[in-house]
Parts: sequence; C-alpha cells; structure tokens
Amino acid sequence: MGNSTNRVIVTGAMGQIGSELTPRLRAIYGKDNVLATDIKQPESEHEGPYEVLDVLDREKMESMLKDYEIDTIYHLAAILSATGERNPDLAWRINVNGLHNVLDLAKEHGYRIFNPSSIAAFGPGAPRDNTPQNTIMKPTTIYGVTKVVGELIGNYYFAKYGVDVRGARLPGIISNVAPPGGGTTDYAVEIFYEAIKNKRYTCFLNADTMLPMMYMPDCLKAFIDLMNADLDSLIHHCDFNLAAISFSPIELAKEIRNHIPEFEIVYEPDYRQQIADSWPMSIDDSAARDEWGWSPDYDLPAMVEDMIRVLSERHRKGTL
Ligand code: AKB
Repeated sequence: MGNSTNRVIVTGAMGQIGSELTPRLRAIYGKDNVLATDIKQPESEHEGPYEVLDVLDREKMESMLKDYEIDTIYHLAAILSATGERNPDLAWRINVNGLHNVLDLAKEHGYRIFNPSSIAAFGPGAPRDNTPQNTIMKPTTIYGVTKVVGELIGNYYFAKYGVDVRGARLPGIISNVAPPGGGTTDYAVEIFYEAIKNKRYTCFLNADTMLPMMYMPDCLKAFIDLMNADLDSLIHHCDFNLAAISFSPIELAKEIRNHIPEFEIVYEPDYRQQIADSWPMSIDDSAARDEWGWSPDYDLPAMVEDMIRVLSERHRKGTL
C-alpha cells in the first residue's frame, strides 16, 4: 500500500488546527488541491476551494469527495472536552457518527485518513506521569469516550478493510491564529491574549494543574510527518501518544512574566478542573519517536517567546 497524497480535504477547516493546517497543506500540495470544509461559511476570503460541509451528511460528503477527486482526508471536525460535557449527545454524533461516515467512505473508495485522538482518551485509571502508550483507557468525559471509540474503530478499519487511517493523541495545542473552542486546555491560549491586552488573567484551572501541551508548529509537523511515514514502519495506527511540553498554569505564568513582568494571574477553577484532573500530566511518546521519527522543536521558553512576539506585534498594529 502506498501513501502518496495529491488531493486533500480538511473537515473542520475553520477550527484552531484547521485554520493553520489548511494553508500548510496548500503550500505543500498546491492551493487548488486542498479543499477546506466546515459547518459554517468562512469569515474571510479563502485562498483556495471552500465548501460548507456537515460531517453528518454522508451523501454530500460522498459527492464532494468524488467531485474534487480527493485521496486524503484530514478529519478535524470534532466537539472538544468542555463543550462535550455540556452536550454529550452532540459530541457523540459529531465525533463518532461523523468519523464513521468518513471511514465508511474510505472503505468504499480507498481514501487515506488522518483522525486526531487526544490525551482525553486516558482516564483516572491510567498512570498520570509519563502515561504509557498502552495502558488502561477508561475516560470519564464523553469526549474521551468518543476518542477511544475513534481509535478502536480506526484500527479496526485498518485491520479488517485495509483503510490507511492514522492518528495521534494530541495534547493541548497552543496557537495564535484561530482560538481553540470548547477545550479544557484552552486556558493556555487565552492567557497570552489577556497577558498582552490586560496584563491579567483569571484561570479556570488550579495553579498546579499539570497538563501535556504542544505549540502549533510542532502539531502541524506531527500531522504531516505521520501521514508521510512509510506504512510498513507503523506498528500503531490511530493511537500514537504524542508529547512536547508539560506545564502547569503557575509555571506558564512565571515564563510569561519573564516577558511581561507586571502580568498577574488569579485562579477560579470551574467544572473543567475535574476534567483536567482525570487526564495525564505527561506522556511517554516513544512509539511515535521509534515508528516515525517524532521529535518536537519547541520547549516552554521557546513557545512562550514566540507566542508573545507574534501577539504583541498584532497588538501594536491594533489587530489583536
Ligand atoms: C481539549 O482540551 O478538549 C482538547 C484536547 C486536549 O483534546 N484541547
């Protein structure tokens, strides 16, 4: 089985990751070869083809994939952890039924798929420190449940039908283009905007809540490298542990203060604290390192420096 890519579709292209993955893929494959889709109309002009697509609409998806002669699907449309707890039914439908549509079409037409999982696939039963690749998977959030289902059904479609579907358990992603929506790790993005605009942030997690995180350039690299990996070198498929940086709000605030000394943080934990407490604090990603050469570029100081540089520049121009 080969792994060549020529024509790509991105679902959830307007989201936090899709907003940066889509232009990156367009730079690689050519702008007309990457179709961006999302449930809503784009807010601004799109550099390439764009279609409104609800991933629950299998028929529309099928004709779109045919019309655009797609061979590879980056399936990013999903409901995240905090939103999922407020609407479990929606989380199940989008995250499970939407993925099932994608997998079934891939089974029929041979598409390759990237489907992200999450650290949320782990639950309180798993070791929280350096969480192993293979351990107890008993998440207590609906989001985590859907992510375990996604990993298992993806691996099943590979084993049973030969569908080349790959995915990694993403940590919290930190970025400065589109905001994250409805996640428990979102504080680690919000904090930068508030630090630059108001020099103050009220954090919805406790000071010492350690969580695995990753800067967007590393996230994009991971997606592309995993999809480019030789299929024969992969032992795992849909469930790679992926790590970059682990830190707590108090550690992040301290690093931000190296750039903005007057920055203040206060802590008012809400329902998301319970979600964070059920997740890993750090991750063992040796399978990803061994099987497809994963290695992140950004540590905490490098990520913070870059975030503050980019966002301060936008603040100066009045566009933050
Ligand atoms: C969330 O917080 O829900 C996501 C995730 C870790 O998958 N960022």
